[in-house]
Parts: sequence; structure tokens; C-alpha cells
Amino acid sequence: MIPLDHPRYRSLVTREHLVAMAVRGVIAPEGLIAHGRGEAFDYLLGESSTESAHRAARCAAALLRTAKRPVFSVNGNTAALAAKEIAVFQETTGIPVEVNLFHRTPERVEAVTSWLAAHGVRVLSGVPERLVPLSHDRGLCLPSGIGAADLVIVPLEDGDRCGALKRMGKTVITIDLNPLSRTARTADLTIVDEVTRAIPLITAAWQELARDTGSGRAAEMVAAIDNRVFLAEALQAIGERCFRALD
Ligand code: PTJ
Repeated sequence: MIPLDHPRYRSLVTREHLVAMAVRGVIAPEGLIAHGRGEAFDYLLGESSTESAHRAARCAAALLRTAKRPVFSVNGNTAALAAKEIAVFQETTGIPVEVNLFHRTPERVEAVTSWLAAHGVRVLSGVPERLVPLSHDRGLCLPSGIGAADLVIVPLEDGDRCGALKRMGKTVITIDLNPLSRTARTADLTIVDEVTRAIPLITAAWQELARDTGSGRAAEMVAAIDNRVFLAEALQAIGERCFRALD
């Protein structure tokens, strides 16, 4: 039992939830380690969304609104942490959701899909094919989903898929607390923020842009995106917070 007055209450409750999700097979055991890395960066960022992350989320909404066939790619950690937020995002934007796993087994695909469905997410189904040129199972995707997408959101993932998707001509948005990760540096746009905070920011920005229909604002925002600026701002935020902690 975690006491309510524990200074790290939220973090401990999340950890407990993720352990339960690992027992159910929604997240891989390795996902617990990935969460720990994310927590460390979130600690350094102050565990709240920076002004820079808010701007990046608005750019993500602009990219999504100008895309022709965007798809939201969901892995075990993202599903376990943010199923509710993904359901609201999908309800608002109508963007399809596909499950894509690194530690892929039929049982885990089913566990992640059921968990998402239980929270109201409509998950794409079909027979996956190895369409993304990778030697591991993240290369498997649905021809009508990620296979046909012009833009893919790949939260919480560090590896080679982002580069492979870009070489296929797709635009990639990621959500990653580590501004130095390979994926964060390779993506067209990185929101350096915690996934449960970042997804609602994108949803809200989508709604805000919807009120601007016809103004061409989304296209202007897309043209101005410079991902290196967002990464540099995140590193600066981390640095400033570290120095303030010493005062
Ligand atoms: O479910 P699977 O089989 O597809 O596997 C998922 C994991 C997460 C195990 C797999 O994608 C993996 O190993 O990821 P990495 O390489 O550890 O990368 C995860 C990235 O997400 C790291 O850069 C972390 O800092 C970051 N991260 C971790 N937790 C969060 C996060 N970013 C945003 N929000 C989080 N809650």
C-alpha cells in the first residue's frame, strides 16, 4: 500500500500499474527498464510540460492536419500508460491506431489490443507484412495502416524504425522524454514530454486548429518546424533545472 502523503506517490502508483501490466503481458519486462529511463529524464525536466513541448505539440497537430493518411503506432508501454488519452485523441481526430511491438508475440499483440479496446480505442486489424525494412519485428505492419501512411506517430521508442520509416518517405513524429535518443534526433518532430501529458496537448492543439479552418495556419506552422530547436530547448531546460537545484 503506497501512502497518499508519499512525496513520490504518483510515480510509485505508475510503477505499480506498470508491473501489473507486465504480469498481464501488455508491456514487456524490458518495458519496465524503458520506463525507468523515461522517469529519469522526466525528473530532470521537472515532471511537467515545458513551454517548448506545448509548441511542439501544436506543430504535431499541424502536421497531422496536413497529412493525408496519418497513423498512430502504439507499443506496450504507450498502451499501458496512455490508453485513455489515446481514446480521446482518436475520438477527436479520427486517426487510426495500429499496434506495433518490438518484443512481438501473438499473445502480446492480443493483450495490447484488448487493453486499448477496453478503453475505447479502435485498433486496426489485418494480416501484418514485413514492409518496413528492418531485421526485427518492428518491421511488421499492416499494408493499409503504417504501410500506406504518409505520417506515423511513434511515441516512446528508441531505435532504428524512425530512420527506416523516414527512408520510406514517411513523416515521423515522436514523443520521447530523452532529447538525445536516436529516435528523438531522427524524427521530423519530437515532443520532449511524458506520453500521458503530450497526447492531450496534441488533442487540444488539434481542436484549436480546427477552429482556424481555411486560414492556412497549419501549413505555415509545418513549414517553420525545426526539430533541432525543440531538442536544444529541452536540453537547455534540463540544464537550467539542474543548476537551480544546486541553489
Ligand atoms: O512494447 P514493445 O515490445 O514494443 O517494447 C516497448 C519498449 C519501450 C520496451 C521499446 O520500445 C524500447 O526498448 O524502447 P527504448 O529503446 O527503451 O526507448 C524508449 C524511449 O522512450 C526512451 O528514450 C525513454 O527515455 C522514453 N520514455 C520512457 N518512458 C516514457 C518515455 N518517453 C515519454 N513518456 C514516457 N512515459
